[in-house]
Amino acid sequence: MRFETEAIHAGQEPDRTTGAVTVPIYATSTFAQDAPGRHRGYEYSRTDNPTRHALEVVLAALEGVDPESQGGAVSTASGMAATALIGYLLQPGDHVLLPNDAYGGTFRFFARVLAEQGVAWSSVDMTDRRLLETAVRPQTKLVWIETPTNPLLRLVDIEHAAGVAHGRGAHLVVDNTFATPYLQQPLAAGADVVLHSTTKYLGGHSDTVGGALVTGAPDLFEKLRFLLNAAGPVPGPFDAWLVLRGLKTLAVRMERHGANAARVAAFLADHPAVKEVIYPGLSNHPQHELATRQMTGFGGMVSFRAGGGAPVAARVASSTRLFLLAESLGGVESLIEVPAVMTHASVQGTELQVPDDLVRLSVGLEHIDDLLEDLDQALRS
Ligand code: P1T
Repeated sequence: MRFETEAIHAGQEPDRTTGAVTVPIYATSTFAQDAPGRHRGYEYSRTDNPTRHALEVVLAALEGVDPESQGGAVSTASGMAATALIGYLLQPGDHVLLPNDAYGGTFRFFARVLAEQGVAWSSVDMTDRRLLETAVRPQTKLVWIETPTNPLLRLVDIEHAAGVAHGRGAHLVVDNTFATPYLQQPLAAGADVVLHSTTKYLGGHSDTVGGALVTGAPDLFEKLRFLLNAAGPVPGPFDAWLVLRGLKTLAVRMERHGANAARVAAFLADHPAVKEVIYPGLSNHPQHELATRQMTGFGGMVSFRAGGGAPVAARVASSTRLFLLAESLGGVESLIEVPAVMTHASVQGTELQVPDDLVRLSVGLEHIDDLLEDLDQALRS
């Protein structure tokens, strides 16, 4: 089955007793057993729940996990809960290599939580292959990449990073939140684990917080399933259901997010009040060629610098009417934010700088002319 079909059907057969065509929200904490220890597949909802299970089946299918491989997906209570589960795979003395441009929360977790427990980390500009190759240490257990990165939309060559990680016996984790499996398939390119904040495009409607880890490796999948149950950061059935519903339209939404974002990027590139536009689909993006090769589209995120520093960025972000001033991304509604003082405030003052005049747009599904008019009036304000 193809992507669009799997998104609607994988793990989502009509309900056996009622024929319901959508997976029910199994709002139950526990399941009656036929005899002590003899249950019908489910015991307790932290361990497994049918709504969550359906979500995990479809997530694994969309990330291209071969059903025969015994790999799979685990869904978590948030993207950061997925990151934290990965953290449990590490021991004191291990080293993690991070990109020098990543979601602020990811950096905060490794720098301020795991580092306290003796897991070392360092960061490097992973757009530079040589720097990536030399930054891996004998103790490196994990190479973490985000591509495109949040918020600078830089790309990392997944196949190359997988080669570097595996050459040193490390695992490669790819945060695929910005691209989604519709535009990018990291496991096929050699990644060991794909991470998602399903809060974003996979849910797609800004109405839930969730996360997921997907792997084609049976041993890693078993460990992650064990850790999910042992540590317990599971999504509730309603949240799992919201993501399940969002996934059904992921393909069409990503097409329109990408089409609108391309128009926004072209409009900003021509605008006299804009100094620099960052969008992987623009031919002047430093990794446009890699984007064309590694992704099947360029996504819905656009970043730009208005020039004039932080006050101008703040003014523009406060002046839009349709683009809502808010953190997060990937929903049907367009959002605008200033990473230096919002999503990435926790990493400012460290090596992981984002320019203070950077404005990040999550381009939604409104009519493109309304979006362009809104940006134009805000830039002229
Ligand atoms: O917010 P949560 O669902 O826990 O996901 C964390 C996360 C992980 N990876 C990436 C690439 C992300 O962008 C995020 C969350 N990001 C935002 C909230 C934001 O506005 O950028």
